Amino acid sequence: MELTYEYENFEHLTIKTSAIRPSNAPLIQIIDDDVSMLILLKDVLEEKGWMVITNTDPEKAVNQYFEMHPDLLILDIHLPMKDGFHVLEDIQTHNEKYFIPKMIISIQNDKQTRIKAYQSGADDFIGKPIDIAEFIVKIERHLQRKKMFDQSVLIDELTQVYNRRFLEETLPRYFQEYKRSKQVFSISVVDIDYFKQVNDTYGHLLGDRVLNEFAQFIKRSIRSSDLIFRYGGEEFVIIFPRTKNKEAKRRLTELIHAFSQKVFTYNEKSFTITFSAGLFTVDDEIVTPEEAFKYADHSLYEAKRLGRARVET
Ligand code: GH3
Ligand code: MG
Ligand code: MG
Ligand code: MG
Repeated sequence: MELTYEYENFEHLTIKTSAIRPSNAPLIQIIDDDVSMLILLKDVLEEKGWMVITNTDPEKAVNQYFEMHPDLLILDIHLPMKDGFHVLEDIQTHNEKYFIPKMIISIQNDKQTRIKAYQSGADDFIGKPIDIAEFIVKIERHLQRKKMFDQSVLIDELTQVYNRRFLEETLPRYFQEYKRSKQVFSISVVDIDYFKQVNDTYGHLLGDRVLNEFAQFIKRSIRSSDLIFRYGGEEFVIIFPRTKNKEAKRRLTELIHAFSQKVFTYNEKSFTITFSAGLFTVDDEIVTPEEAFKYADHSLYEAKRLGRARVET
């Protein structure tokens, strides 16, 4: 018997990294062949507001692990076909890019077994019968550490928006999704106008503050399903999922206008700043992420050439 939690809204899963799973609830995967145990733990964890997926079949579990990128993996040792140690070893051979904490739960709670669990890649071990209070605190700690890890590798420190590494991880997924379901989306490369002058006039520290405010402004102004990444320097990328060219252009135009109204003050001097945007929409032919980026970047160049504070497509 296989118990698998079905997401109500499958759309959410087009991007499979926890940092941008739209429901902010952490996702926990539990593998155990004891169905009553699964039901009990799932109840307890869902009560805490966490999302839970469960598996009894270790092969399917490993596939689902790589598909869903849970925030925490909890697994039993005694499983049919393949034991928990082998599941951990299988996962390790995949050379994971992200840290996902792993906890063994087992009735076999001797020192040798625990050592073997840690050697196989487990971060934690809890003996059965499980003490729920201890189980919950341990999970909370693991989830905190996981969150910190995700933020440190995926978020740009200065601007607190996603970084280039995460863009490179994320963008291809939209192309895969497009190939599969023809889900139109738009990509924009945006760049602050005459930013060098800001640094030269007001200093690098203020430049940093402007960058931060710019990124936060965009983040606040776009929809929750849109994503902003700092690509480098004063250049950012915005992904507008399920957004046609005309609509994305309209929204960028509004963003450009709204940002140009924002007044920055430094040493009693006030100034305004603008940015330009290049837009490309994936809605017709199949292009690669690199090509799409290149087209958007070329349009950005056009926007600069045609006078800045505008969007070109
Ligand atoms: P354009 O309108 O053509 O984009 O002109 P620009 O001055 O914005 O472009 P340019 O590429 O000449 O200059 C970008 C500047 O951004 C130069 C660089 O020093 C500055 N910059 C890049 N990263 C940072 C940063 O993290 N902090 C600060 N303060 N400045 C940065
Ligand atoms: Mg078992
Ligand atoms: Mg610039
Ligand atoms: Mg630039």
